[in-house]
Amino acid sequence: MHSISNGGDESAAVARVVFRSHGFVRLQWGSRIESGLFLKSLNPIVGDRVVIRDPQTVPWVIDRILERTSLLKRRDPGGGKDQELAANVDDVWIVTSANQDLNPRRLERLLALVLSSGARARLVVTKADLCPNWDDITSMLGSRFQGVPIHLISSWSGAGVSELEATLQPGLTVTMLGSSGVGKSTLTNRLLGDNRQQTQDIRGDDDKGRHTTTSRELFELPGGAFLIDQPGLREVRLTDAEDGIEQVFEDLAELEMRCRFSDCRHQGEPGCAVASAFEAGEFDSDRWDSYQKLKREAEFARAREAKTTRLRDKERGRKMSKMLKRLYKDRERGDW
Ligand SMILES: Nc1nc2c(ncn2[C@@H]2O[C@H](COP(=O)(O)OP(=O)(O)OP(=O)(O)O)[C@@H](O)[C@H]2O)c(=O)[nH]1
Ligand SMILES: [Mg+2]
Ligand SMILES: [Zn+2]
Repeated sequence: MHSISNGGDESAAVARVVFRSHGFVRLQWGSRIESGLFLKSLNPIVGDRVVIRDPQTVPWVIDRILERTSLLKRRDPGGGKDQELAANVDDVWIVTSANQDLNPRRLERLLALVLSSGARARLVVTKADLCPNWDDITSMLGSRFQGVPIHLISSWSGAGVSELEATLQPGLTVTMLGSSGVGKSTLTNRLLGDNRQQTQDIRGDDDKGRHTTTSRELFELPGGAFLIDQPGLREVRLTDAEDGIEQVFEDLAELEMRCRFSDCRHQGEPGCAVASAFEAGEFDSDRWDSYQKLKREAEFARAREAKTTRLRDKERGRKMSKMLKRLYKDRERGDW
């Protein structure tokens, strides 16, 4: 892999983060994969390109992280923070299965996440072998997700896999996002030509996956592309995704702008372009509802963020004035 000049230090090299756990990472540099160490403040994530100090000394030590070309993240379901899913991803495969889990609103949510990250998106519908109404699914998705490439595949029979593989090229980085049990790891293994990832039957009673994959990991595929397998996403809450939402619903955003009043709420106001489109029957109201819901959620998240920042500033101010008070008191007492 390429060396870069790093203040005259010829031994410095750019490696890729293939795995991250709390205190350490696994890094790939050329054909070598080694453990790596980093300062906590750096926070490298899977997919990052990092400068390592000296490839001759193991464990490798990360000096700095190169600027990311894209960053996938969601709001952490456990807390208010963001959870990073991968960096420097070119294409994201939004994976859903044909037998369950095919929920267009959920896919729109994922698509907004992807498009706001700087990556491109493809829809990958798995388990085509279980699916008798193949054409219905593709035409439904095709009309709802115009402009997004759709692949119907089976990792078991191999149907559709070579078309998907044809979108890969050396150096391209792909990751997969979707619910547990949709077959992300099975597809990873198929593309690797090797059973590296553990897979597990979904539960018979409710068709749900078992969260078999528990960490993100980057693999180099035989053709030279990189694939990051991800744990299944149970909940996808968006963060900083206004951009993505506007892209997913570009036509509806434009429609709204044609209303007579710029603050039209589309509830019977005169000159409402949304109402006219609805009456003309050229309107998917489920998709409209999905758009409104995601927009409200994004506004709410932004308001909450602003509030947290205000609270944090207030708290900081309080601590500072306490500190100053103590300082003055000490000075009065002649302690310094
Ligand atoms: N019929 C059929 N089953 C499949 C196909 N691909 C995967 N499966 C099965 O679906 C189940 C779940 O597959 P996994 O690959 O473990 O799913 P996953 O998306 O990685 O799940 P998590 O790691 O929990 O997020 C396994 O029993 C697979 O064998 C397919 O193309 N057809
Ligand atoms: Mg898996
Ligand atoms: Zn209106």
